[in-house]
Amino acid sequence: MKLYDCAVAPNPRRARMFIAEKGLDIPRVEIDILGGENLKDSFLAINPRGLLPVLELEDGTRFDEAMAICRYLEELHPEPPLLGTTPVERAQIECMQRKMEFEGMIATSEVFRNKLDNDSFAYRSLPGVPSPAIPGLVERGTKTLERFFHWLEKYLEDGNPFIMGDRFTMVDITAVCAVDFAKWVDITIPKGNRNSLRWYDEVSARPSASA
Ligand SMILES: N[C@@H](CCC(=O)N[C@@H](CS)C(=O)NCC(=O)O)C(=O)O
Repeated sequence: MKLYDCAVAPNPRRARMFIAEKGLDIPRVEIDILGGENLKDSFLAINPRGLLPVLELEDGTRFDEAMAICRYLEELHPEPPLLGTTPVERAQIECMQRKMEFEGMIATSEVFRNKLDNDSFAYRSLPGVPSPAIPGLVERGTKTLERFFHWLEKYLEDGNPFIMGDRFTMVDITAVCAVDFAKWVDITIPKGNRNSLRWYDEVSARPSASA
């Protein structure tokens, strides 16, 4: 098994954090997204959509979505559980994971890809497809991120250490990766959101956060 990875990119980081929390050691192949290596034929042969992460099994089977990679690994290595242990928990985690992904990760990606001063991603509005910036997406993404931070604070206001309660889950992984990604576009947890700031410090201190 090997993970096609990119050390600086937020979606590969989700997979890497998950792998670290499971205590697994999966060889990595580093692909330089900022330098455009993911759009060259050699990587398009691995993933024609040019996106990372990709997990490749010994028989050549590949998974090119972070969540699919995590689900597969959770099936193989259920401990510690990061995606829930009962049908109810699994559904609750799925609900919240999607919110963190759509309102945090994807919103930030819209801002990052479409900022006109983003030289490293000029003409890369859409992943893997040469396309000019769409400035309206910066506005939409920024507003969605306001909503993401508002709800993150609400989910944590009961004082629990993690978003789903007292257990660290995939929801925390996606959320912390989104918060760190948003820093790339100079958007941070609002200063008054004390619960989110406390949660952020706690999650960021885990060894997996620097995997
Ligand atoms: N839905 C995919 C998204 C993957 C994705 O957008 N990856 C970004 C890195 S964070 C990428 O490979 N971008 C390459 C590009 O835009 O050229 C997942 O969750 O794994």
